Amino acid sequence: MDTATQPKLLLTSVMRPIGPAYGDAESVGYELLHAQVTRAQGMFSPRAVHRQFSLDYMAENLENPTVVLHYPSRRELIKELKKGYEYVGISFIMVTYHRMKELSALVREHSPQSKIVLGGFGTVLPDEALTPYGDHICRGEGVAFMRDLLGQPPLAEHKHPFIESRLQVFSKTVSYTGMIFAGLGCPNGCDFCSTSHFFKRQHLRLLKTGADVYAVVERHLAANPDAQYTILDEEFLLNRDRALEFRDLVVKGGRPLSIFVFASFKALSLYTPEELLEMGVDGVWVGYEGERSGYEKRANSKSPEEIIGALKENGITVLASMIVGFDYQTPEIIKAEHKRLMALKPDLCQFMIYNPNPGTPLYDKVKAQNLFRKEFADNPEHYWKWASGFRSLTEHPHMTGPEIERMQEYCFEADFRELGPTIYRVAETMLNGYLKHKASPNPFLRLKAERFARELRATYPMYLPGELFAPTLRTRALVHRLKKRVYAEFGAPAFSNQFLKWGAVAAALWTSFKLRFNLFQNPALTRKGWRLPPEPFTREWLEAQLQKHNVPQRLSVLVEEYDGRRNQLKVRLEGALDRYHGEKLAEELRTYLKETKGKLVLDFERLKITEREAAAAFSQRLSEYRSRVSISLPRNAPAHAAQLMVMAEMFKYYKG
Ligand code: B12
Ligand code: SF4
Repeated sequence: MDTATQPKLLLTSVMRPIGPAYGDAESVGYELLHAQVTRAQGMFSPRAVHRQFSLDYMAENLENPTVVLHYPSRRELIKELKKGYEYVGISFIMVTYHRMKELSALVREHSPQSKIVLGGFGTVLPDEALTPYGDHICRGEGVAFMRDLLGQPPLAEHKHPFIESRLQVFSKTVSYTGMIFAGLGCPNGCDFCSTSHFFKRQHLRLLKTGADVYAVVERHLAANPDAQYTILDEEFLLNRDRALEFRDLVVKGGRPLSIFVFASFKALSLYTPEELLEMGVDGVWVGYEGERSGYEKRANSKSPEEIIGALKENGITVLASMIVGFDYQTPEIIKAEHKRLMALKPDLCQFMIYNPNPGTPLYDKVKAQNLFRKEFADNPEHYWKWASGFRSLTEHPHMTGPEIERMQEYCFEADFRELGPTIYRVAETMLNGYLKHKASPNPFLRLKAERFARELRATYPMYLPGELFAPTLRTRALVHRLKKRVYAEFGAPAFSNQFLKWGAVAAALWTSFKLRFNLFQNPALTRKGWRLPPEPFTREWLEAQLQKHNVPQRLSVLVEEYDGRRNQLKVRLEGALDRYHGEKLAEELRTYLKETKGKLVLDFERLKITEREAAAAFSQRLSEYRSRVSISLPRNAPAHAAQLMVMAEMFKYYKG
């Protein structure tokens, strides 16, 4: 397909800066951990900026030239818009609806010819709220929608993008996480859950088989053997056949993995911890919600105590999320539930207020019973903006709004005070896993224990900041005891570690300083193009270069097309090529090959005559890259064009 004639699409997230410091609701931002889960942990909070994954996912699965922007500034967005796009797709969620409006206005102003496509979870909002800002609205899976809109045939199978995110502790990168998009939606249908109801309680399998999931892992392993993984699929483990097929491939591959998954107690009940570890799963996010929440995902399963206890004993880190504000809860009940949750020592905890999103049964109930607090009932936009799970939006039988919000704060803070920083909790769980499996009769689990050991050895420098700055005397002592256990198992630190540990203290203080003064908290723009000529090697660019060199009429150089799928540029030469222009052109193409990984097809079929030196210039200048160059010569070169024969001779070592 000639991508040059296809419409150009710009896909973008909302603009930066975003977050509470810029007038958004709590937890709106770029991070899952620091903005939400480990929000109370200050300098100890691990940091990872997450992109708007949907954009890369869609771009990978389209056929037209597409550019993706993650978190552009206003100026960066305007600059991009001026490049000319037929379509601009905006991904947003409900709490960034007001941000989408700003962005849409800029598109209308700076690129009035562009059609705007709105997508993402923000489209749970009613038509009246969306149609003024978009020409098309996608309420669901975006690849099929965009392909249909752009006149591309449906895909039987999706391609998977290669996306890594980077995790930092004390401002230092400690690991890279490969993102695996295995499925959308969830069949469990908890009453508050947007994810489940957005996809109508269906589970859309993006990676159909265990082998498909493993193929993505293999791509990451090839690029980064130490990568960790997150599987984005709300109930990856519920489909036991796919999960076990994946497990078998991991074991066969012989490399123990480190994977984080989302799972319910119901799904976790289907596996032994050993099966999970073989699969590579050493981290799970489980919805603890509330003891009397009555959700089906908690029914017919082993008890949370049994499951969480067994996971942690085997080295599997647990992130438990609890809900604050169920009708049955009072401050005393929340405290009691929180206490029992703390007793299970989850490695991470998230506490969110029970809030309704349009499209969920909870929303329908709140609407039908007129339960929105007055300020939100009167002004829906106000409600959309503040529905990030940190404001109480509905009337509660026992608690006022501020009371619920205080209880949420209590839960986050008490978690940090009682159990200490997450990074040490995770290290302790890994140590448990190592001790349990280091002498396992199962050789693959012994390999997994070795992986835990490698990761634990890398934790040596991080203990001193915890011993000095953890929130309470008790948690500092916990860090100290953990350090002793780790040293006892793996040996005392080498002398060089002294520098590293004080370095970690300095880094911890620097992290704290940056947080206090809100410095460097916004990510830079990430821009990526699909099926575009690698910049600056656009058709316009090459044409301008040729004009600059004053290429005579008798030679026309046509950049025929750039094939994004093959990453291949095709250049056709017609007429007569003299030495001067041959050298210039060869130099430009050499730069193209040097600065990109692209392939080059040189079509000399219509070249009537060429100077010997011109041919030599091509041959010499491009020889370094000859594995990426292919040429086609005139089939029946006329006898007078002996030079072309020379060219053929010179290029005989090239592909083509
Ligand atoms: C990863 C993630 C994040 C990441 C990255 C942001 C992102 N959305 O990519 C981070 C950590 C930053 C994040 C933060 C927040 N998130 Co979040 N996040 C998720 C999560 C877990 C996965 C999303 C994902 O990447 N899926 C994989 C991709 C491929 O699928 P997808 O996003 O659904 O995209 C598909 C379709 O939706 C559609 N589509 C999406 N965008 C577009 C755009 C166009 C133009 C088109 C045509 C189609 C389209 O096509 C895509 C391909 O099929 C979802 C829950 C879930 N499992 O879906 C919550 C979720 C999206 N987050 C949510 C919320 C509320 C937040 C926060 C406010 C924090 C919080 N309090 O929970 C912040 C706000 C941050 C922000 N800047 O907007 C809610 C949104 C609810 C709603 N109705 O608005 C969700 C659904 C969780 C939930 N159940 O409540 N989040
Ligand atoms: S199990 Fe999780 S993802 Fe599934 S419906 Fe319930 S809250 Fe949503």
